[in-house]
Amino acid sequence: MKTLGTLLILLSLTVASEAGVCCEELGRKVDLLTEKVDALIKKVDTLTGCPSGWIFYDESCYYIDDTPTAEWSEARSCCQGLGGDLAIIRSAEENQFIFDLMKKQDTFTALGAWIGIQRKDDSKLYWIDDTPVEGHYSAWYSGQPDNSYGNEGCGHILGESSNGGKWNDLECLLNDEGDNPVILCQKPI
Ligand SMILES: [Ca+2]
Repeated sequence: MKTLGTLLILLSLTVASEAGVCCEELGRKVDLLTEKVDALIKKVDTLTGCPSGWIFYDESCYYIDDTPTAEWSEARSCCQGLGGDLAIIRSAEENQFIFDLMKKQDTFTALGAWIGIQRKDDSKLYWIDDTPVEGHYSAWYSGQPDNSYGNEGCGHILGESSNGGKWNDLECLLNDEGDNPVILCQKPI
């Protein structure tokens, strides 16, 4: 009996020891899962951080008011009235995201959408956060910006055409009401 008791004790110790190892591994797995769940919750919070109608992409919310708008400054005022501003495009990925978003709108014309580029008194183009366009990511259409007739002070991203997604400088006040750029707004999350 004594031997059996000893064996039982040894067996219990072995099981307990194995259970300990098992629980340690389980604990590590639970910790890992907890980390992943926390990251997912954070991601969901970020995703739902955009107001209704705005689309999340890389720490910003984007909104297109697909109303053809003749004047760049009117488009900008519209965005500012919504708590944002015209979009500043910093990468090919962001440009593609925006172009894909434009394609989903009811109004998708050749002139595309106004973006946050404006020519200043030094005749150079700047983003609306005052960073020069030159020296940063750009997606100008071939031969652009050309400041045609010295009268093209505002930027837009081309829409429904073979050059879609490329940028052009354009007059800040257009005459053709039918095909004017729509409004592309952005705001940080
Ligand atoms: Ca031009």
